[in-house]
This record gives sequence, structure tokens and C-alpha cells, in this order.
Amino acid sequence: MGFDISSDRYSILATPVGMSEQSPLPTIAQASDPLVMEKGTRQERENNGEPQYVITRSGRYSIRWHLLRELDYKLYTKPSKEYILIPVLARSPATLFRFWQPRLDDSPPAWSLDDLYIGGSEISAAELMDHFEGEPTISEWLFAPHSENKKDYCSADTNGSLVWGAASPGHRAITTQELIINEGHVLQFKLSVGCGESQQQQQSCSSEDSGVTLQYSLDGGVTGWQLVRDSCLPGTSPDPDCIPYSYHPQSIFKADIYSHWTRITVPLPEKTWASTTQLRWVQETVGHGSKTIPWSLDDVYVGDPCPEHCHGHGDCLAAQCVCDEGFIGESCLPVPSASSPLPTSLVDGFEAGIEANWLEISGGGVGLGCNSLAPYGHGKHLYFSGCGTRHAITKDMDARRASKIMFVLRIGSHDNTPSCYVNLGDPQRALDKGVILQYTINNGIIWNTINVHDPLDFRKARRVAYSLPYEAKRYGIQLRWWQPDHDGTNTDHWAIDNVEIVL
Ligand SMILES: [Ca+2]
Ligand SMILES: [Ca+2]
Repeated sequence: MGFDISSDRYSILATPVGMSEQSPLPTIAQASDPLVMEKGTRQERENNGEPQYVITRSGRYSIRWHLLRELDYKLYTKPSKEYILIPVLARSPATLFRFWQPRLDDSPPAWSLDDLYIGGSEISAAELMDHFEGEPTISEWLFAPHSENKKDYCSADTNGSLVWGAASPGHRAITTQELIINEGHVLQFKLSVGCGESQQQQQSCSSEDSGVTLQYSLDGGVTGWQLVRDSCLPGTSPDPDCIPYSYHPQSIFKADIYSHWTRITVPLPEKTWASTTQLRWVQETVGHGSKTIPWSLDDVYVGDPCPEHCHGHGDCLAAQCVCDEGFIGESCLPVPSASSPLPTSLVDGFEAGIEANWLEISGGGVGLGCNSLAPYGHGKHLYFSGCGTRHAITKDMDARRASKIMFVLRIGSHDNTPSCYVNLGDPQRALDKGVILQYTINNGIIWNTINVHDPLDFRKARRVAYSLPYEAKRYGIQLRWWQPDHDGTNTDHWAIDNVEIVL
């Protein structure tokens, strides 16, 4: 609703359910506590001490208005959400509220109001922090079916974490109470999916549907639960809010890369900003025969973000970083150490296995699957044919003086040999079967794209070279080669060789 400043005085009035029919006032949303807002001026406030805006409450026939909150116009030059606890005394069956701008002489600031809601039992929490040193409490969590609190799950000193074991299939979930999520808020948590499973079981394609999905709802699930992060990919982008060149998968976490405890930081997207947001982690395990992958959750934090997301090397707690060992400062930068400095280069032809400066290789290994990457590559290469995530990530590097990234890439082959095959039948998905080169300055919380390699251009091995972007020339960056989409072990193979990150 809007307020025209040309007339003298405006108010919004609401009556509670069951209020007297003598009242001419409209009912708003089953409210038990109606509101009125009035108008006024800064000058007047300065002249006579009246607040500029007040929200007041009153008994039904009372003539005295009590101040709830002054809404200073300087704080609302941009629309923003406001939450005001209704005091106990105002929780009567006949309370009026008003929004009020006191009388004006000259040009007052115009104002408007929208999305008014009066009701609820309590104001949602704006922050959530739980280390699960005991069972989840009802003030923070709604349900946690099939979970139990265990200490030292997955060989870590967890002080207790919530564990969904292998023995109880079904709807395995935990749901928060309603939270106030504002712009800039982050969600951070630690997750382990399939701890103790053998590598072979983790790679089993039949476990594809046993990931833990992170979802949200603004209405208690009435209109369903949506992914907190849908995928943003170069070809198909289901999320309309995708930022160009910021590619990432959807918020589903599987055993292939989350089997060890992993800290996950999610800057909460605009679609989750509300005063009634609930978050839910859920694993749906289907009936008999299917394997139930155990998982565990710990150290959940929802609230204001930390500086630079602690560069991905610290826990964010109440907007303050608690840095991992080897990282210091308010944003957890790596300690420049003379004894173990970060590597300044990475050169790998994969002839003698995998070089030490790779952090994580998933869905791939050293082999000859794509025959030869001649004439640019020779012998063995890093070959990807796994059924889950396919990526290769470097360790943190000192790239302050690095200038070039070079490598040889092949995606499938023109003659489509069985071990080096790419299926481009679906043109929309074809680009997502390409390989994206990205860098991160925060241990993978946000990946920045250097380039997308289209399979159409790489069915023959090609050597590519990039200048390192200026923003990536720093102490503590990682690079990732990532194929976002593929159809499983029999297809969409790719390989890299002769990787060089050099001065
Ligand atoms: Ca814990
Ligand atoms: Ca080689």
C-alpha cells in the first residue's frame, strides 16, 4: 500500500478476529493483533520530541497509544524488512495498531508499506547455531526423523553430531524452525555422506539417488520444498537467478565427494530471503533392496556472513571466523610459511601417477582410456569415466607470480571408440558435457570461470593456454577442471594431459 502525502493524515487499521461489529475496520489475515501506522515529520520530532514514525498499540477503547518502534526515515530509504515483537500487554483480543507519521508543515518524506503480517507465535530467529552436543532442541529444529546423536562419528572429534545410520530407511531428514533470512545471510554446515563406504561402493552408480538434498520452504512445505541452490550450467540453467559464468551444481551432496567430513558454505540466494524460511536436509531412501547410505550433520550456522567467507579455511560463527590450522587473520588467509610454502607451479604429464599438488580427483584416474592425446599429449593421461562427480582440483597454490595455465584436453573422439565416447544427441545438454576450467580463492565456496570447453571443439585433442586472471594472482588459489553433466560410465569421457601452471 502507498501513502499520498498530499492529504493531512493516513492510517492503516486492522481489527482482530472476533472484534466488535461496531468497528468499521477491515480484517487482515486472521490477525490477533491489528496495526495502525501514522505519519509525521523529522522537523516536528525535533520541535516537539514526537517520533517521526511510530507504531503504537492500544486497548480497544483506550485513547492512549504506546510506542512500539520509531521507524526513522533515514533507515528506510531503500525498502527493507522489519520485525517487531508484539509486547505481552498488547496481545489482547482488541488491540489496535497504527503506523503513524506525525503532522507535517512542508515536504515530508513519502512512505509506503507492504507485506504486513501480524500474527505468529514468536518472531523467528535470525540466527541458528548448533554443534549437536546433544539432541536437537525444539526451539531450533522441527523434525529429525531416524537420527541419533553420536560422538566421534567418522573418526573426527565431533563432540556429537547427528547421524542417520544404515539401518533405518525412509524419509531421513532434519528441518529447522522458521528463520529470518536476510540479504547476505549464509548457511554453513559440516556433512559426511557414506563415511566408511569403500571407494567401490561410493562409485556405484546405483547409489545415485541416495544423496542428501538441501532444500528450503517459505511456507512450511505447503507449496513444496525447493533446492536452496539449483544448478547453474553453461548449457541448461534451471535457476533463473544464475549469475553469468558462475557455474555450480545443485545442492545435493553425495558419497562420491562428501564421504569425509566437509564444511559447506552456501551464501543464501534471494529466493530464500523471508521471515518464515525453513531449511531442510533430506535423504530419501527407497524401499527394499536399495542400499541406505549413512550420513551425518554437524556445526550448522545460519546468520550474517564472515569476512570473505573465511576464505573457506575457517568456521564462521556469529559472523566471526575461527580459522583452521595454518590460516590466520579475520578472514583466514594462509600463513606464508618458510618451511612449507604453497607450491608455485604444477606440472603433470601423468606418466608416474598423480603429482602431489592435486587435492582431489573424482570420477577419474591415470590411464589410457582416450588412447593417445597426440600430438600434444603423450602416454598416460588423467582420464574421466566415473559415474558421479567428475572433476580435478589442485591444492592451494601461490599464484602471485604465475602467468599461464596450459593443458591438453580431449572430450570423446570423432570415431567414438567405446572408452572415449561422447553423446551429443541432446544439443541443450551438449555444452554441459564440456569441461569448465575455474579458479577459487575461498576453497571452493565460489568458483570463478576461466573458460568452458565445448565438446564439439575437443573431440580431437587440443592444447589450450590461458593467462591467469588478475584476480587469481594471489597466495592461495585453486583450479578446477569440472564436467557438470554426463550420462554415466559408458559415455561422455574426457581426458587431460600435460597440465602446466607456471611462471
Ligand atoms: Ca558437534
Ligand atoms: Ca602424459
